[in-house]
Amino acid sequence: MIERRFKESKSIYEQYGINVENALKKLDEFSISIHCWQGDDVLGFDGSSSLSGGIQATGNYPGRARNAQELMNDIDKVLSLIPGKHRLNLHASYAVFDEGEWVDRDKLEPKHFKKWVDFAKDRGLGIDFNPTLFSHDKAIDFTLTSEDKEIRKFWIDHCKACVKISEYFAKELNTYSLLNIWIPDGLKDVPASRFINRKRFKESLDEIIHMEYNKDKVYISIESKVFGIGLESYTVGSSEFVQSYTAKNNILPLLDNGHYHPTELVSDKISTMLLFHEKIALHVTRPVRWDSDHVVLFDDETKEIMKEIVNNDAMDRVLVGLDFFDASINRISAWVIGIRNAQKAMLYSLLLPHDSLNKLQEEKNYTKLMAILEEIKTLPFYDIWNYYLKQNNLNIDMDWYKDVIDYEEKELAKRG
Ligand code: RNT
Ligand code: ZN
Repeated sequence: MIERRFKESKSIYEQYGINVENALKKLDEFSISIHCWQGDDVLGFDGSSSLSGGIQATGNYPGRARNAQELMNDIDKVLSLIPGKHRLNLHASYAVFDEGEWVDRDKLEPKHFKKWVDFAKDRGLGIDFNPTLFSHDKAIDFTLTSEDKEIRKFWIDHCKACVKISEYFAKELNTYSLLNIWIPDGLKDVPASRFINRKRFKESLDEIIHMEYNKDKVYISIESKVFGIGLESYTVGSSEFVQSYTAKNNILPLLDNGHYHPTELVSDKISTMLLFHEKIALHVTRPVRWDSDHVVLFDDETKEIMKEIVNNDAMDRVLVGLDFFDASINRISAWVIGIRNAQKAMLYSLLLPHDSLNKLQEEKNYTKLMAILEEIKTLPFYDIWNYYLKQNNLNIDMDWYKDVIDYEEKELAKRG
């Protein structure tokens, strides 16, 4: 049935000059960096009991992963329900310590992530990494931009330790490791000086990126942000700061589509950034009125982001990670829906006849351009997606959901 429908649908797409087989091949090479923090509401395992830094996971759906083993089990469940080959995105706060052991974040070492490396090796995943500059008693307000030299040094040392850990991931897993730095530093109300902290941010970053590290294997990115909860008036790591700093220092900008003014779109930024950077990184998320990190949907902006990646011929230059944390619904379901939607949006984009659409634009034939784009919206996408699932030995329709609910009843329900 799936095959017959695929064949028929493929010939419909072909009428628009779309090569479906080619699209599926490319989709299979599209790897997404799966954020570990959806599974435990961004708490981590290094002792923090609440989330700080102006970000929030809301809801108290049962089943939160309480330790590394539970989180790994949950990620395994997720991996079993999504097609394709992906990467894992860890935060430093997910270090796994031996019984009775604990070190502060400035003293983290590769060995504290060995369990994750073993996990990733067995499953053929690469690992991306993030220093955790929040949910910590030295991150009450400012971190890398603090006026307190000791605090600044603590976080610089933390970031340097993380670069070393990223190198370890890259070496062990035989693929690059993206190391993304995001700081929550900012102010609730109108600053006196916007300059002092930004200058310190520049100096702290200089210290970090000028350390000795393997630039072919570890890609450092900086993530900008326009505001956070309690940081409404000023963030140190603004978009202009990150754009300028990363361009000048030949590192990657990371664009999170929840981190801009509401009418600004990341889809419109990608082509520009690609003109000035060999590679860029994304956090694909869904802001609802604020940087709320809702589960990614198969919506217009997600499709438009993927469309830009394909239209710019940049599938190997844009490193796509996800960043959402919804604690109000089953967390495995949140992951599966968000990941699949990013993939569906990519498939949708791969199923556009980019060359002929570009040509219509150049010929100023905007009438036909709109006509085709609108026709394509109702082509039998379902059949192509299902065929891809089948190629990956997955069932179609709501089958994945039954599996998630079964896991909820058998596993998640046991968690307090
Ligand atoms: C916060 C940033 C950042 C975090 C994660 C947990 O607004 O988006 O990427 O969400 O590092
Ligand atoms: Zn983010």
